[in-house]
Amino acid sequence: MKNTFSFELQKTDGAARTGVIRTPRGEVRTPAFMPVGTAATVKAMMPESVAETGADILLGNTYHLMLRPTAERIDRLGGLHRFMNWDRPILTDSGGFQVMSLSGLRKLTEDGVTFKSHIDGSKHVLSPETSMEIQRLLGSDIVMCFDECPALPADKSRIADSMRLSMRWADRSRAAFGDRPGHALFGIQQGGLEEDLRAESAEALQQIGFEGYAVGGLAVGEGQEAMFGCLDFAPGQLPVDKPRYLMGVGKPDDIVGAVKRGIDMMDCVLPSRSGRTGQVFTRHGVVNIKNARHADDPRPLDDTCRCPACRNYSRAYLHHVFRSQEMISGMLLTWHNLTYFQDIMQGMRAAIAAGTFDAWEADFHAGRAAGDI
Ligand code: PRF
Ligand code: ZN
Repeated sequence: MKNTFSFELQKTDGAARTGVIRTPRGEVRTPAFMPVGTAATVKAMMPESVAETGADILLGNTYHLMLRPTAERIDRLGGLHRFMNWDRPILTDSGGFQVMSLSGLRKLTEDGVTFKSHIDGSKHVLSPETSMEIQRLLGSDIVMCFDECPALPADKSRIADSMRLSMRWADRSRAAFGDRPGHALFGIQQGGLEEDLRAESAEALQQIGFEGYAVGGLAVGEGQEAMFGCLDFAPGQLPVDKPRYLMGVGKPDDIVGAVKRGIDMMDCVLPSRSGRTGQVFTRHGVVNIKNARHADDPRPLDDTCRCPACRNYSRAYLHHVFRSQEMISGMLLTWHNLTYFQDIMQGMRAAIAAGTFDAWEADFHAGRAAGDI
């Protein structure tokens, strides 16, 4: 394959889009859901199995990997793809968002953020320049700009100041990233729920120029209605011919609503994390496998699902291994959840290509309302 990164928009249906991102490590069909492989593993899954669910790309985290095992060590061992045995594309988040949610004491300045590790309390610095260097050492295919994401609700002036800082950091990220054929740098739009701040941010990012654009700063406690309200204008402020990535979203209905509004890529820990806490997403809604009503149930979780948890095991078995805290519980439920999320994406891609997104969406919501799970 050529040593280039590109995006081809193939079809639109209303604001929804389908296309393909091409990278030297393979293609990403959009809309795409990226399973989260924070610490160089999608927890409870072998990489071969993650690929079997239908994932074209994974997300990795600068913050976790710089602390342990360190980016330098991963580089010496041949890069993140080789280290974790995933040869398809990897997108890495830039670290600032994780510093704010996970680290101990931290100090934010114009230069960047100084923080203490949540693992051993050691002191570290992240800035646009160090984040770009770490993501280069990891060998990430899609690198994210270093940004700041304010918690909502916040004063408009605080959101504006934070967004403008993120735009200065986007400029420094672009300069530090340099010229790396085959690798992409994505800008991150901020600006809270404010249309004018989002527009200012989108304009600043396009002046710099990126291979893709993320909508950051959402799914931080504002609720679905407010998030959709923002997605009614935010994606439209970004270039039509570049991928648009909504960071950290979400539940199945959040994902469908985001794609409907023009989003091409998403990531979330929900399917993998819930797989380990017994929360199962199905066509008919959420099942909690812990519930005693499953103890004698010989039926599969979802008789229409192609995953091994549904093909080979009963709800009674899945209930038993969950209650017994057997490791296979997290493995099977994660496999199911990731399969379901990828099947939603495949369904949306096919529907957009066929011009039937609205009917697909109506079916999706009807299935969840049908009950009997
Ligand atoms: N910025 C970055 N990573 C993120 C976010 C953001 O705003 C979010 C917001 N939902 C999740 N992950 N860099
Ligand atoms: Zn299944």
